[in-house]
Amino acid sequence: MKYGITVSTMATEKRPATFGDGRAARHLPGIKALGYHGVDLFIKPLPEGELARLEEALRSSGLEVSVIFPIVVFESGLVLSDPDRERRGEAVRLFKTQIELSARLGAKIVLGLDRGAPAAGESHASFQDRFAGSLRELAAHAGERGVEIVMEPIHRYLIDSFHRVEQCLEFFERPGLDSVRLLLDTFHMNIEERSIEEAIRLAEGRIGHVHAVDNNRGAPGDGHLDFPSIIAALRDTGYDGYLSVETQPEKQPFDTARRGIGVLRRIVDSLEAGAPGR
Ligand code: LER
Ligand code: MN
Repeated sequence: MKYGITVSTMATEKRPATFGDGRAARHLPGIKALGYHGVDLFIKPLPEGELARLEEALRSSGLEVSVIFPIVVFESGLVLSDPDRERRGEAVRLFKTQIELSARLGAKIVLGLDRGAPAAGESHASFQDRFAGSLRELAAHAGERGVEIVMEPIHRYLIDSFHRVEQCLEFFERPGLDSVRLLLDTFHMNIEERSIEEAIRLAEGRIGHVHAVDNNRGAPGDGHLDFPSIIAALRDTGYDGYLSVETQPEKQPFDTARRGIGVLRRIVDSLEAGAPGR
């Protein structure tokens, strides 16, 4: 497994960036020193000079960008399922620019709130028809550039679409969506899934990224989720990608980062050694 943590390139209080003060580059060496392999990056379009400086900071830290969150789409008031054809097209166009950015940074790209949800009184089926049209176009665009789209089931209090793994897998059966994978976030799964481990098993072969977050949106170990059991289930599926810590912005982010990787590593190491990670 690899370890990641969320970092924002702009100051934020409401997005789940553990490092939320916007000074991403300055934190990278310390994150690397804790043993992390990569950062999940909240990023907006940046002027070329700033982007080049960020790339240089990443290169010299030795950290990968595991995923980017293309927040410009949702923050522009656009969603990929907008009933208005022009606005939907604009959302797709903007998302494609962020696929280019993902390709440049060697990262996967997260599909979250920017999918949208059914309009008032609309059925999920017709919402999904529109969304599938957009996503098919994005999946082709991403595929040509070697970028993977990872779609995140998100809990019901944030969005009225795709809360559970099963719903995503059923949707992915539509034509042109076979390259889209899942971003499993244990915080959302704890609210929505009957069993986190069963949902992980259901997702076998389709897991592209994991947010390892406790039930209170703290680092693993800060709440009461059973991470030894969750990580054992992930390993059983053959998943060996990122476990990324994604908390609310923290006042002492390095303390959170140290606790998070400490807990994850202890579990992974003991599973690898064949012992239960408690
Ligand atoms: C949203 O709640 C979330 O978990 C993040 O990964 C952003 O999509
Ligand atoms: Mn998440």
